[in-house]
Amino acid sequence: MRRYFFRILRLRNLLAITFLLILLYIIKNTTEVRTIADVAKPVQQSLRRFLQKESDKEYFVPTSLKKIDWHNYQQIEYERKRVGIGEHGLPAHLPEKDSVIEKDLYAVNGFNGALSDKIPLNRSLPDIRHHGCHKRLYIESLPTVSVVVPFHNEHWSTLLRTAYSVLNRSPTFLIKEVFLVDDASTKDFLKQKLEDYVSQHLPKVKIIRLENRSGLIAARLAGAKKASADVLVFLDSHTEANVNWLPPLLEPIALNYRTVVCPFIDVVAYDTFEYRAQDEGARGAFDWELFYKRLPVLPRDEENMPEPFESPIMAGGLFAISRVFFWELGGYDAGLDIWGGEQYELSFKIWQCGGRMLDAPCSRVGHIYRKFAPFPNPGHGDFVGRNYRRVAEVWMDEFAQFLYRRRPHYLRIDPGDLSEQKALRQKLHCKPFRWFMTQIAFDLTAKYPPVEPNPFAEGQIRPATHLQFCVDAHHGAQMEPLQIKACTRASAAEQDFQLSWHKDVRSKSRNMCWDVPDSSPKSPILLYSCHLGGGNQLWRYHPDTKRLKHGTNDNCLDWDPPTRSLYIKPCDNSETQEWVIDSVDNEMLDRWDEVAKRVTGPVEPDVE
Ligand SMILES: [Mn+2]
Repeated sequence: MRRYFFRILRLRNLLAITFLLILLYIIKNTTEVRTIADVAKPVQQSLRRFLQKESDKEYFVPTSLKKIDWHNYQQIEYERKRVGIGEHGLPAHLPEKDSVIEKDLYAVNGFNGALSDKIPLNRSLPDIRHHGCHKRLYIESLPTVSVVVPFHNEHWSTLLRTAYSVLNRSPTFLIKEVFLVDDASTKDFLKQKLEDYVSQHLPKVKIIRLENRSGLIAARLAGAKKASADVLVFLDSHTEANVNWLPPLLEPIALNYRTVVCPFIDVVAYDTFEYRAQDEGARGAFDWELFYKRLPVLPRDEENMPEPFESPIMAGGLFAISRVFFWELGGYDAGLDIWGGEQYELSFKIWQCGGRMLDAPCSRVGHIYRKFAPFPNPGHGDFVGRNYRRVAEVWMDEFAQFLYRRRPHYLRIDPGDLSEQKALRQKLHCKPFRWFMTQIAFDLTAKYPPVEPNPFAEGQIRPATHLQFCVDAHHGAQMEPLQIKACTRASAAEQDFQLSWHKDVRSKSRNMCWDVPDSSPKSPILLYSCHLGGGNQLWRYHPDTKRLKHGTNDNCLDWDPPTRSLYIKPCDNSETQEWVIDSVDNEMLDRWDEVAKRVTGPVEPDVE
């Protein structure tokens, strides 16, 4: 009896296996499946997912490293043929009759909302990517994406254009969901009307509502918590994703889940909605008041364009990060209020705690930089200062003092409880801030020194043969020439200068520098805003010969006593090229070559 039962069981197994084989055979022959691997891949993938969850490593791992062309040529062709207002990102204007509503919506948004309403939500954009991007391939196995778009009182058409651009210019199967996170907006059309529109036209878009105004950081966190895809892509609520923007963001994350990738941010003009580049790339940084700054792309990265390159600090609003890595890093510090400092917190964490950050030149997203901020400040007191204090205390170690030296009142702000953040730093064995400054942001201090070096020389500048005369900027405007005048301390004159550590000669009272646009003999010295770029504003003083040398050519400051005109001339032995500066710092001059030197690599060995 029992034996009989087992026999049936065995027979049933045999039947089942045979049935399965026949089924696979049918699938292989009737569908478009080319190899048995195509059937096996999804099975493999889900099996791997299952195993990864078991070992608590649920980050995305690509199943194939084969590179393919991800361009959607059908969409590109469709966009190429479009005509109309604002199409191809060309500048647009409203007719005179709309000027009243234009003014109204300008005031409400800080950009031309009325014009935006006239431009199609799915308008075409110009492909302004580096030429190398057109033929770039990316691996065929890419992670899925949850897009998170926080908004507060965003204008209707700019908000929806953000969603449309994402959905139209991304491979459909990679976008799992788009969260619009409403930070307690008060505009009527953002309530039921938005709800209805989205459920009718944009099934992948979901709206998350925050009950009280909570700020950008809390809104991003709320979206991230609901997200279920492999990768989180954070976008601003008035952006437009450009052609093939997604694969360049995702590939580096697929290959290493601790990589965070930022797109190039293009400019959508607040007045005409023209789409244009802001530049062809830079690396993110900060000064010691924590203003966001940018450093030039390194020579080696310039050579490798359009290969993604490392950037110390993200701009903040637009980036892609593995969902698993985001939460490994604790998301954003939930103690950060409203906005401010969050891009530093996350950037420091990423670098110091085992990750890296890249800018992807082939991924471009347009952003409307408002003309002015139209919303009242929701915070109470100096919430930005409090945020900065939190970030500095937890992540910046001994470098925090350089911030406090410039903003002493931060030391009197209570940063709140930091124990959770400090515990996270310990748990993840994050590297010291000094490591970040010397290995990643190694060129930051050369441009933004923690302590400003003294000027090389300062005071009045006189011809050595006529000490009663002084160089005078006479409060002149941009492009006006410098003159030689009788020395005076009267305020009508402007004779106090600095040969600053930037190696330019500037007025002591304003940001105006000695500039020589034309280096031919007898060219005048003009006033121009200091650009810190050397070149035509580069000056060096030689106390031994009393010469003020300009630029890298062998030109010297010179003058003509009868006419008192001031100019540059090739350096020679004439006495008219001798100058006396009130106060010269010889120690600084001895260090000339070390000061403001361009740094293009790590500055000292890793101290760890
Ligand atoms: Mn914005």
